[in-house]
Amino acid sequence: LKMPTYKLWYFNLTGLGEPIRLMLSYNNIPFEDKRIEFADWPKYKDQMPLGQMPVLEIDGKKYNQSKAVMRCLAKKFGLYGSSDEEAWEIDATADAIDDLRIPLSTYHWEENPDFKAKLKEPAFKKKEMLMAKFEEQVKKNGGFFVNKKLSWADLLYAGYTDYLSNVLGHDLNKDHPELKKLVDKIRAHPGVKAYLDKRPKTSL
Ligand SMILES: N[C@@H](CCC(=O)N[C@@H](CS)C(=O)NCC(=O)O)C(=O)O
Repeated sequence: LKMPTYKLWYFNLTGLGEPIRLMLSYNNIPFEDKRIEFADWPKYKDQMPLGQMPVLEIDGKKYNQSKAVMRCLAKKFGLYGSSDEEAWEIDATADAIDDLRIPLSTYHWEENPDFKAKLKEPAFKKKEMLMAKFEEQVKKNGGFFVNKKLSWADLLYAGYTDYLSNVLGHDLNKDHPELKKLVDKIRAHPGVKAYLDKRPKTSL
């Protein structure tokens, strides 16, 4: 039986690609970590299903939309809960994690100073609220987001932690010990650690 070949296309940053890189690494799946420089992006854009990345290529077929890719891999690797109820809880958590990321990311990238000023307060208010909820949720669930075991929501959060910490200029989880412990646990996994040790240093 031949192992499928995996190739992940993304920019040379953590962002939306990192959860997929962690997912593959956690499951000890070798993959080509294809990082496109912004200057070269126009050459590749047309080759991507919606003109965007990340795109995971499995045996030459391109799969886009980062969370759809996470779900697809989570099903293969048993990280999507063991009932419809659990899968819903994992999905709801992943959506809440995006509710944290999107306003902070939009604020970070906004170039118009007036718009940027308006985006700041709601993004940080949302962050305070959600971080407190997440901390409680992980505490209640024995060190994971859902049902005392690892799911793709934990890997999503760990992946976004790198990006959001860079956006914030400090560790996202510095005041949230349960979340910090969860991310540290994922980073210490041998497959993940091997990936992190060889990952290029990037500013985002
Ligand atoms: N919903 C998509 C969003 C993908 C996305 O926004 N990709 C950005 C980078 S994070 C991109 O490819 N930008 C370049 C472009 O649109 O030309 C996902 O989750 O995969």
